[in-house]
Amino acid sequence: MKIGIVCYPTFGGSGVVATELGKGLASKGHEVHFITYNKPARLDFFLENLYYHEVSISQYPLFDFPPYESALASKLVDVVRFEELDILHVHYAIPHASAAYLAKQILKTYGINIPVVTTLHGTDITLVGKDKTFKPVVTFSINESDGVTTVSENLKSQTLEFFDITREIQVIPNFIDLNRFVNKNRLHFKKAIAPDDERILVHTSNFRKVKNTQDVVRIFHKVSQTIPSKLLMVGDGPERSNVEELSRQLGISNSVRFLGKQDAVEEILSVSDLFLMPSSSESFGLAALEAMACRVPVISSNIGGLPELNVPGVTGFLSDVDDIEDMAKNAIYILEDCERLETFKQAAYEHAKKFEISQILPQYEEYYQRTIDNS
Ligand code: GMT
Repeated sequence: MKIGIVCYPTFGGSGVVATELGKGLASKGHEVHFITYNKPARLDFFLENLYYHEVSISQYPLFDFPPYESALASKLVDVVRFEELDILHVHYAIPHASAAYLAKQILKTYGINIPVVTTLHGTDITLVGKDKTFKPVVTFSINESDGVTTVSENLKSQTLEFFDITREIQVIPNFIDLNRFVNKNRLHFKKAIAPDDERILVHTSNFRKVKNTQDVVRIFHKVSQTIPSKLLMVGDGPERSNVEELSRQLGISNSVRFLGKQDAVEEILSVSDLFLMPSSSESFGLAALEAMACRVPVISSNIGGLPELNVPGVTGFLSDVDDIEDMAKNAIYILEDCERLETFKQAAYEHAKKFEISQILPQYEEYYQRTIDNS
């Protein structure tokens, strides 16, 4: 198939899933065209059947807000026509699904019917989409897509609950490449972080409010009173300085390392013993799956799609959002006993295997084929 993929080219979950999906499809022989405003962050290798088309926007003094959606729609028309694409797959509803709808209508004037699949990832529905500024456009463009997928059953339910949806929604979960996310032997790094063999707790995110990064530090504060431990905070974003400030106030700044954005997250996960994800909203929790693939159990909230990923008592534990006491108690339970920790680590890895890219990719291929056949 010739597939066009539209996504945010950033390190965010939806961009990562879209890019890894495109790379996987190209490796299987499909021709994949990424159409976005920057080269996707994870588009880090060359394949002859993998293409990148940049959407550029002309700057005019009149434009207080450069009209990216129109520029994207025009680019989609161009790429679909001249590369003769079979299908467009857009990730994140806003503004990709509505730009695809516009492109689809324009393409009809050229006698081309391009099927559009929209994948909803989370905040496009749970936060941004519900905003009344966007809701009519989000509802319309979901209903006008030829196919719609969500990354968890929970996100599907939320979409059906909050929007007037007339389309069937297919759930296709996030996935992981176990060749990349594999526990790597990085003993020298572990020794540098935890010279006295302390336990290493880790959190990775974009430090947005929904990630509850202050709770991460509060949980760690409690754990470290019982278990000698260190905390690695990976990523960057709006909450970072508040979290740094909090760790100073709690007197634990010597035990907390802020590593900023990292490319080789799998190396950091490989030296870690426990992953913390106390989010107040999480449609799937790709970062937790990445941790599990590297044999790191997960202490998370029970929100959104997390119960579909994190199995309590097996791969980690679930607690109510903001229940720092319970999360700390569960973390200590896992970390205090070496044998128990090993059992959780192994179980986390075994569970991650169910989300291996080779299991999930065929679901997208079948879905594309069905959408093409029905449109
Ligand atoms: O979590 C983020 O802030 C990034 C966000 C995104 O939209 O890129 O991630 C969402 O999509 C990921 C991939 O499908 C999911 O694994 C994340 O759970 C989801 N984030 C939220 O729902 C907050």
